Amino acid sequence: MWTDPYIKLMHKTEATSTADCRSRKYRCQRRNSANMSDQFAEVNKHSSQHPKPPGLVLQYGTAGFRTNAKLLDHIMFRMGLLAALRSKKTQATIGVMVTASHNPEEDNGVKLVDPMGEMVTPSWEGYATLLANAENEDLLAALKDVIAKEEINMSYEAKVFVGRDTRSSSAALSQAVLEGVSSFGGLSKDYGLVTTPQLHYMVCCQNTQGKYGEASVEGYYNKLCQAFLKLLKHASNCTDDQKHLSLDGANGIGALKVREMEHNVAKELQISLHNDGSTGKLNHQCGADFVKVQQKAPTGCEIKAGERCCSFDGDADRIVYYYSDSEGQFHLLDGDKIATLISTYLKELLIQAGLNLNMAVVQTAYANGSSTRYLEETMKLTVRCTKTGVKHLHHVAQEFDIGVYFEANGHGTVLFSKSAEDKVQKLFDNPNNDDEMKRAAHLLLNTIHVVNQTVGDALSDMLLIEAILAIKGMTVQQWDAIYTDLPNRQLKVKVADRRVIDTTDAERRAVTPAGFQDSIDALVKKYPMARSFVRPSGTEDVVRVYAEADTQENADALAHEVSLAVYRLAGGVGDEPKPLH
Ligand code: G16
Repeated sequence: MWTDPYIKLMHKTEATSTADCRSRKYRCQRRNSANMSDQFAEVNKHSSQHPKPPGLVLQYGTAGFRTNAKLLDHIMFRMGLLAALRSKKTQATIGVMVTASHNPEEDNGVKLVDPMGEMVTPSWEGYATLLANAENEDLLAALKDVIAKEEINMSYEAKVFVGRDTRSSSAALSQAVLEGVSSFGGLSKDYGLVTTPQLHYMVCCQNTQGKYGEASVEGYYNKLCQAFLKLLKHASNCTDDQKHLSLDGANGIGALKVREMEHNVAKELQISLHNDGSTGKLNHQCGADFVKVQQKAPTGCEIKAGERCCSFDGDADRIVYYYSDSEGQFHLLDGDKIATLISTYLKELLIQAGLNLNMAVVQTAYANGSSTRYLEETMKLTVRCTKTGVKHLHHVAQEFDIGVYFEANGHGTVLFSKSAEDKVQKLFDNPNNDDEMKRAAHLLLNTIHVVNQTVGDALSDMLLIEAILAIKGMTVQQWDAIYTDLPNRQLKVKVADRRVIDTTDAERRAVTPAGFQDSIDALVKKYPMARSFVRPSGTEDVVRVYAEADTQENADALAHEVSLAVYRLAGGVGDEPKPLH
């Protein structure tokens, strides 16, 4: 339900103005300024209840603001204000998600969602940082600046969707967002506990007048699950083992939402849910980030040899798969393996359907060298590399008829252009197709429907992956064998100020500190098939180090040596990084 204490006040102001004004232009100007002074009075009144700690400086990072939850009340209020302004500017519904995703429970954060369900546009990230860091007495001036620069019509009634994850701090912080929205006379709809991708989906549905689906959690489950069940009609002879999936919910919102959704698909997919939040701590020794970085199974799950397992992250926008073989060896199927599975499946369908659509896979510097080689050399697919952050991958993927984008950490989705969707629909509607084309068209159409195209979505990705494996009659071991990952290692180094490291070439080379890249190059040269890069994280106060090489020992040694270089040349704090072995 829309909630807005100020809606009556706004309507009253408009009616009085209308009666008094002679020309239409004058009427609008007067209405705008009357509105503006009312709205600024409200902002002023409420902002004093959400004071900024003096001197605190925060930056809108890879996916919004992230820090200890205790420091975020003013940020949330101000992001409510900014979302209202963005809504007035775009004359559309905007989303605000309160979450710190993969970060520890004590952190929190906020992600802004633009009208089509994508991450907020970069110029507005700048405004977010500006507002976040304005001292209390400068807030109104900073807001007026944004309004003037963007020529915002303040009489438009802002509409904002708000969602939150399961962190104990999230309820109060989302209240602060709602207060920000209503201070600007905006309407807000509080979806309460939802995954980040669910909120993105609902914003898109709302702004496309239901063309993308119904803007409700039930609508989301119906669309995705119906498409999944239709895809599964093409899977013959699925054994009970193939229908079973072990899922680590990271003790977060994803677990709650799997519980809500699973009955819709129970005939075809039986999920054993672990780390459902009933006892364990959010993201602690579990979840997609832990599994990917540590390259081991999460705690809280008893994994049988050969069993297909997956992990979500804290707000369910990432997923990774894994299994353990009969010798107890752990095998990870990360975002690169997911992108390979999906793009191979789509390429086969396009050939069967006789559709000539250009498809690309979008990756980041973290993509395993073997995956890029396989996609380019064996699959003959276009591969593009962008900076970390799904917002970057999403925009590159939009350049193609079909853009499969995944970060190695399991964050990604598939985008279909309008013309690609139309061609698939036309093919599906054509009564003259032969059986193979009919099958391919039906599969492509329902693949489009099972995918959440607004942002990476663990639930939607899981349904798509499960469907592909079932349709192809493929085991997780066969999927894993498509190519062999180069051994790799990711480490974090704490430095006094991570901004001393600046990068270029999609974050593959460091520009500062001076001479730093030469040191990395010299270290990389010591090992066969090696590659390494460093970049400041945009979600944690650390510098990330990635290394890959011909053996795990070499990848570990290289990652350690590069970490030492970061520590020594970029102002490391605390103890020097220790060797891994
Ligand atoms: C966010 C972003 C991802 C990014 C990750 C790590 O994920 O949405 O695109 O890969 O942060 O970013 P960084 O290395 O800059 O810390 P999430 O799942 O935490 O929202």
